[in-house]
Amino acid sequence: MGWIMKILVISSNTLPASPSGSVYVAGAVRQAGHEVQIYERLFSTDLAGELTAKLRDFQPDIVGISIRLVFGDELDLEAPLGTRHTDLRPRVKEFTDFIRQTSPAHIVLGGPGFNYYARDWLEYLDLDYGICGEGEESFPLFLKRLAEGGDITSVPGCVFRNDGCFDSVPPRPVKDLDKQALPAYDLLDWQSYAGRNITPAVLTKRGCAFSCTYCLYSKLEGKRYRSKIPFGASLILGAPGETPETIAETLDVLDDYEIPNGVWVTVGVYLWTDYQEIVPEARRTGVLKDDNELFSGAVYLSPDLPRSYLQELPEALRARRGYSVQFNKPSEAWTL
Ligand code: B12
Repeated sequence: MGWIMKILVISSNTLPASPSGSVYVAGAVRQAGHEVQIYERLFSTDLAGELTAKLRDFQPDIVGISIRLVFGDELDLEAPLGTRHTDLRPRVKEFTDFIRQTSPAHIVLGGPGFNYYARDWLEYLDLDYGICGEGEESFPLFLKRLAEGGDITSVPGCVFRNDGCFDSVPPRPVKDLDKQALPAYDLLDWQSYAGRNITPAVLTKRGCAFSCTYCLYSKLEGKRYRSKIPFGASLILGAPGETPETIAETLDVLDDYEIPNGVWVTVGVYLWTDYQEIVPEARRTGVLKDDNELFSGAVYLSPDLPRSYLQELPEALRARRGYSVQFNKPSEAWTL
């Protein structure tokens, strides 16, 4: 096995969805210099025949199996409530058994449906190696170690069997998503997907700050947002209820993130029309004295922001890195 390997990534999902995990890891191993192909299980009509041909023609060194789901619900209008619960495990076993019998390739498991049950999967499929968590760095590292005769059992996220015992290494999330390869969607024939109403999916962020009780994403992906696309933040300060304390809280949240395209702050909320719910509030508090002001540019600013605080605010904001500040035309009611 040379340094440049042949990698066959199999998208094992048999329910319709974009094979995102497969194309992301395929892009990563291709960027690392390997030759890569993807086999999409979703469209197979003759699994044994298709796999035999693929393994014979491509002769992969490694087969990476992307497991998206363990079970799912298939549309079946004959079934109660119109869906049928489907155990997808035997479908994965069907082809891992087949590959083992017909190819000397190493099999590596991964994917969102692998993560929670890594050991169960290894046991169920009678396999020895898988990688939990994000695969963009771990999978190429595994290949490098394998080629160099290095230690594949210390690759971040790996789960393995050794002398009948299981062991694992904690996954390491990708830090710099900008350095990662684009998903290798070009390796797939999108006409077949379009025919089943499947569109290619691109992940615009990883991580989630929320703690919903039914969801585990923040635990899988971390609570900090990591985004692929550079972004900026735009703030409007001074809406009803705004105080120096709420502004400090907002700035604290922003301080927690690196915001590549900077922060644009507007102080004061322009009043244009009754479609804005703030307009009646502005009338009630006397900020908007005459509706003709709407036409000439009236601005609302929370009465809970002291004048002395407002006088220093633009300077204080401009002193922050990447901040630009626009102070909207003050109305006469609070001329500074
Ligand atoms: C987006 C999403 C959807 C979208 C899909 C939209 C689309 N256009 O693709 C929608 C809303 C349609 C959906 C539906 C369902 N989903 Co969903 N979905 C997800 C979600 C949030 C992200 C999956 C994704 O695309 N990630 C982006 C790619 C890049 O990441 P990835 O696939 O994880 O791949 C990375 C790693 O896993 C790894 N990797 C992947 N493959 C491989 C292979 C190898 C060899 C290696 C080394 C590494 C590796 O590297 C990749 C890059 O970092 C996951 C949860 C999660 N945060 O992972 C659930 C998840 C996959 N869904 C889940 C479920 C259950 C479902 C449904 C069955 C729900 C339902 N009852 O209808 C349906 C089934 C849909 C289907 N037909 O497959 C479960 C599966 C769990 C399980 N035990 O089976 C998950 C894990 C959520 C959960 N509950 O925890 N889903």
